[in-house]
Parts: sequence; C-alpha cells; structure tokens
Amino acid sequence: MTDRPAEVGVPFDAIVVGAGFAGLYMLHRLRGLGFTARAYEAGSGVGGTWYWNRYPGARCDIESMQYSFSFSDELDQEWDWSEKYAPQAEILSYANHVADRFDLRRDIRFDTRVTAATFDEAGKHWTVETDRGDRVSARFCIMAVGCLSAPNRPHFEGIDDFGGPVYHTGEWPQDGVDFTGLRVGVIGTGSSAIQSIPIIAQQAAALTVFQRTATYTVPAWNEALTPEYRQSVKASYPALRAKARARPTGFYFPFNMKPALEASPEEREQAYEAAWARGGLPFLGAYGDLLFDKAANDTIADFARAKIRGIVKDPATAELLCPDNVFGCKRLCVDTGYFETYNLPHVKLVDVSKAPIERFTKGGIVVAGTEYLLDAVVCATGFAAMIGSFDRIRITGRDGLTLAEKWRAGPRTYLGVAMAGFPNLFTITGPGSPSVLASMIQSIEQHVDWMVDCMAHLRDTGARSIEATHAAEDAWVEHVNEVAQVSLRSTCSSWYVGANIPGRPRVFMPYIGGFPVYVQKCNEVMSAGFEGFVLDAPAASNREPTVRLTERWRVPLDIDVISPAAVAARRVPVV
Ligand code: N01
Repeated sequence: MTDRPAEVGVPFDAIVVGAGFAGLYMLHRLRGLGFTARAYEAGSGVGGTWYWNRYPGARCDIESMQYSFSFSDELDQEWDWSEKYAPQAEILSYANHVADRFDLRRDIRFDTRVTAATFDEAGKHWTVETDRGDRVSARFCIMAVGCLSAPNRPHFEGIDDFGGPVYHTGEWPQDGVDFTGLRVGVIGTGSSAIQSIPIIAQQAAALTVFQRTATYTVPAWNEALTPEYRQSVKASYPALRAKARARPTGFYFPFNMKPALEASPEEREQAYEAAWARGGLPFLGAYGDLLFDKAANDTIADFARAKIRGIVKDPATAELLCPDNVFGCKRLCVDTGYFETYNLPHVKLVDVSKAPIERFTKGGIVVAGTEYLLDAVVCATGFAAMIGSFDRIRITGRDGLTLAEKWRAGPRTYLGVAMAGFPNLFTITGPGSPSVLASMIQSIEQHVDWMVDCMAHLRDTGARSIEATHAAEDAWVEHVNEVAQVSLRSTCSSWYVGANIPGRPRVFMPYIGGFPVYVQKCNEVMSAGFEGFVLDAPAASNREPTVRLTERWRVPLDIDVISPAAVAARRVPVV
C-alpha cells in the first residue's frame, strides 16, 4: 500500500466508487465531458471482480471476444484474446491495458475504501469519505461497486479454531495458493466452486466437497482461439456488437425460439445434444420457452441429469450431483471437467443439504457427527449479491435518509440507475437493471453512456440536480417484480432473490425483461426529457433536452427475437 496524503476539501465534478470495468469506463467518459473526477478503489489495482477473484480456474463464461468493451474500435482491433473463455489473469491484463491506454490511473486512488457518502441538500453535492482520511465533494457520485463483490462468509461454529487456512474464492491471495499434498475442503458448488474444484483436485492429496445444493453445469469446451478466428470476428466487430446489443442477454449466440414441447422427444434430444456439443450458457437457448414453462424445463433438466449419470461412475455420487430444481433457475454454471473430477479416487462429495456443516474443529469439518480431516478450506460460498457492496458504505441522501433504511424491504430504484431521495447518485448495474442477467460489460457501457449523457444534459441546461420521483420508482419496482414472476427464475432460492443471505427480504433483484427492452425504456426516458425524474434547473432554463443519447444505443430491437408478441407469449430466452 502506498503512502499518500489524505485529500480533504477537494471539489470534483464527480466521484466514482470502484475501478472495475464500470469505474474505468465511467472515468474515461467523464474525461471526455471535461469533468474533473476522482475514483477510489479498495484494491491495489484496477479490475474489480477480476482483481479479487483469482481462485484457481477463474475465467469468464461469456465468450471473450464479446466479454470486452465495445466503445473503441481501436481497442477491439488491438487486443487479442487467447482462448474462447479468457482466464482471470488475461481479463485482468485487459483491464490494466484499458487503464493504461486511456491514461486512467492518474485519477484513481488505490487501496482506498469509501466509507460514507452524504448528500448536501443546500449545495446539491455529495461528500465522500474514505478509510484513508479523504473527504472530498462532488456534484455527482457514481457507485461502480459491482454486483458480486461483497463476499458471503457464512458463520460456521469453531471456524477460528481451525488449524489451517480458510480462503474465500472472492478474496483470493494475490500470490496464489499451492495445495500440493494437502487435504482440502471446498464449501459450495456454485460457479466459483465448479471452476476451481477440477484444478484444486489436480493438486490436492485429497479433496472433500461439501454440497448443499446440486448445480446444473454445461461443458465450456474451452479452446485456444486461432489468429484466423480472431481476425474473422474483428473484420465485422461492429456488426457483432450491434447484434449482441439487440439480444435479451446482451451477447450474441444462436438460439431457437421454438417451444420445446412442440418438438418430438427425438427432435428435442437431438437439439439438446447439439446445444451440449456447442456448450456454455447458450445451452439455454436450445428452445425459447425453457425458462417460462415448467414442463418444457423438465425436458432439459432430464437431459442434463442423464448427462451427469453418464459421466459420474459411482451411482450414489451421481445421484447426489443431480439437481432436482428448475434448470437455469439458479445461475447456470459452465465447467471444464467438473463432473469427471468426482471419478478421481481422492475426491469425495459430502451432502450437507439435510445435515448442514455442524462445526469446524482444529483438524477439519464435522457433518452429521463425522469429522472430515482437512489441512485447508476454500469457501466458495458466493456473495451478498447486488446490494452487499452498498451495505458496506454509509450512504445518506436527502433528509438524512440512509440507503440501508430505504432498501430495508428490498432494493428500490428507478431503472436500476437512480433513486428517489438520492439526487445526483447513480448506480451502475444497480438492482432493477438487467446487470447480471446480461453480459456485464454491455450493461456497464449502456449505463455509463446513459449517465454521462444525463450529466452532460444537466451541465448544458444549468440544472444542479436530478432525482427520480417516487412515482416513477414505484412503477419501475412494480414492473421489475411483475416481469420476474413470468420467469421460472423467480421460483428458487438463489442469490438473484437474496435468499443466500439470512434475513434478506426475498426480492428478485435484476431486471429480467431483456436487455434491449430495457435499453429502449432508458432511451425513451431520456428522449422524453428525463421522464420520471425531477431536475433542479434555473427558472430560465428550458427543459427541452439537448438529447445526447449515445448513438450506438439507438438500437433497433431485434424483432425476430424479441417482438412484443414474443414477450407476451413469454418466450424471451434470458440467460
Ligand atoms: O456463488 P454462489 P459463486 N453451507 O452463490 C453454498 C458469478 N460467477 O461465487 O446453493 C454450505 O453461486 C451455496 O449453496 P446453496 C456467477 O454469476 C461467474 O459460485 O445456497 N454451502 C452454493 O453452492 C455466479 O452465479 C463466474 O444451497 C453453502 C455456493 O455456496 C455468481 O458469480 C465465475 C453455505 C455459493 O454459490 C456467484 O457464484 C464465478 C453454507 N452455509 C462466479 N453458504 C464466471 O464468469 C453458501 N453455500 C464463470
């Protein structure tokens, strides 16, 4: 950690909290506006999620040539991804490349956690405080804190008495961990566990996986990208990006709108085999109704369970690994050799669904009276998703209202970007936006562009503040909830609904109506002069907007895929 004097009293146009992809792009765009900006980042480097999640096997599960910024054609052309799904280290290198290429570091203060943000009503500005003693103010405060950034560390009795190290996948040591020769326990079987378990198994002398809920996972079939393939994508990158923006998921892959139950069992089997052979998240695009019709979903769930039984040799272990819930209800995982790992003689699966982990001892973990001896434990227990990062900052809006109070019964936002009672505070990929249900980088770019266009509008019209109205926020929250009910995704206890954190109200947090529908709504709000917002503008200022809407978000909806009729028929595949 570098020594630096605290910044006190310095005024900025904008403060950005976080220097992951969202914070980086926001800084870049603020510069373009001529705004002064400061970003604070808790880590020692840029990258956010990809800075912290260095666990073995961490890589993206959206194809790397789409999991990248699209705002700069030069950037697209000069960066070469090595694999279909880039490993964490390469994504982090990309984040660093972006920071250097656009000279962003000089506005970022690292090793600095924002502790409080308070709105000053008279001055219409935010005062931001950090754990390094900084106290600065800005017209705008932008939360770029990430959706999956606050680790969930469940309380286990006796954990402090455990004789070995306990790691969390989301806060992995910078220098890595060598498990060679050790008896390792992994708690959890979500995406992080599924990626790390096969790699840890290669090193460990013995691996014990503690599973509470079995998980559906689809093979990645990861591979090196050839120069020819990269070149063919780069030759028509803008077209690919445009196609991606028009898709419900914000990334492009071929999918089939036909309902699963209209196909014969033989046709379905063929379609699932073909989709399995393509692998990855697009597996859910085999049919259009898989997340809307339980009977349709049963067909893909049966197929996936048959695959597990076909791979895992020990029948009892195979049964334990077969999920019994809706396919794709919890976030679908993408793996390399996950189920195969359970065929290794030194890998053991322990069911903690009925009898939970009782306690840690000095030597291991006790479940149902049996002690499993371990030298090291990996908690792959996920995150306080969507709102956990906000919980770590005391955010106080108008009239002393804190965000924690406002969100006590569940997060409330307008479009996932702003909140009544919190003027000039923006939330990038906040709850109520597509965020985690779309490709994150696309979601981030759209939010940042919208916010920057909005801030430019305020500057041009002399307005000092913008605030969502309660009515607009209420209507949006109701819409987000309503749309969620249509999807089978709302039916299980996932982190999407906050169910992984004890005491959290059960609310489906991301917007599931599809990325282009959402983008169109944001465009309409802006084009109508920021409908649903109140702007504090001088009397002389006319509210006719100099609509600045960043050109690439004037996305024509891909009507073949996401026509209003398709939405009404509940056939909007969402990954
Ligand atoms: O976290 P999770 P994650 N006792 O919440 C278990 C993204 N991501 O870090 O399901 C025992 O999914 C918990 O059990 P249960 C992606 O969006 C992306 O894996 O609650 N077990 C579950 O099995 C993903 O969805 C990538 O019953 C306990 C596991 O811990 C999201 O991040 C890679 C427990 C947590 O799974 C989160 O994934 C990684 C307890 N007390 C992550 N508490 C890629 O891009 C929790 N569990 C590929």
